Amino acid sequence: MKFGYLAGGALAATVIALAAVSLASAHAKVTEVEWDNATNPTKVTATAIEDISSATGTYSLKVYNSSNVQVDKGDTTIDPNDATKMSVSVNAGLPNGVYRVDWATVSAGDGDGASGSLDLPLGVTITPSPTPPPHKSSVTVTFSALNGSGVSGTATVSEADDGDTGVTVQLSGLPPGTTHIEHVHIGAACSSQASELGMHLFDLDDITADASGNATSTSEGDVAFLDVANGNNKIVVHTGPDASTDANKVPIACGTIPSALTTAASPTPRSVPSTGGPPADARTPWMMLILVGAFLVTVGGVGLTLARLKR
Ligand SMILES: [Cu+2]
Repeated sequence: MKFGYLAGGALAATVIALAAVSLASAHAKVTEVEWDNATNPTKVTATAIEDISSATGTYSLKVYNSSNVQVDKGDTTIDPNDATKMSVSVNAGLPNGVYRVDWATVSAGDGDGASGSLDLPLGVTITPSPTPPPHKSSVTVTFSALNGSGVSGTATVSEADDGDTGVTVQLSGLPPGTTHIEHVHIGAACSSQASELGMHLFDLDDITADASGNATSTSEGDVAFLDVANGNNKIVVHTGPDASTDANKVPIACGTIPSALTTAASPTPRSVPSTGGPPADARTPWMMLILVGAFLVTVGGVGLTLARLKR
């Protein structure tokens, strides 16, 4: 009986692993498309993660321009020396732009069909829009008084709908009725010396105190929120209503803008295989299934232990 648990776990793991093999090898997925020539191409070649069936009418490569006009010659052929590759001729003199390659294959291994689309730039660079990391939509800045000003307060730095930055500053302890320039400066560290405050990332609207010395300002910065709330900038309020004199530039309040990122770890670069083979994402299911197998073996082991304990 006690071996039954272990054997059961191992069997389940094996069944899962076999299922993984069949799932992962079921499709001749195309992971790469390329021109034969970077400036004056005559064909497009696609590379699949396994051999493509050469059965007539089951494989195709179609190339479209940005106006969705087909620009290939419909003569897709599979490479006789490498069945993971197929090519199609394209019209001569294609202008630069981003083309779309629609592909369809049937696996030579098990006959399963697959299809998809990939962007293929010609003479231009595709800039991927990165997914922003997990982050808070606003952070709070706490001001410290500088140069004996007695000024205190906070600021809310928030992400605008367009990803830019809104800043609301609330201060007290200002000389009544005075107006002050304020900026987001680059660098986390505050200093009582104007010369040590670093460059401006962007300027905030001037802030003016009421008769009680309280003041609020609301500004918008044309800078991405995550480039502002990254732990490496600060808000500085200065003495004067303009920067015309050194005395006006003397800082009276300063606070570091905290990072809005909610993950402590710095982003790690994506691992990319240095040689051929499927890209990292195509391998992920394998890793997951190996982990599931390992988990089931563990469950079997725990079952064995429990069986022993019950005796
Ligand atoms: Cu400043």
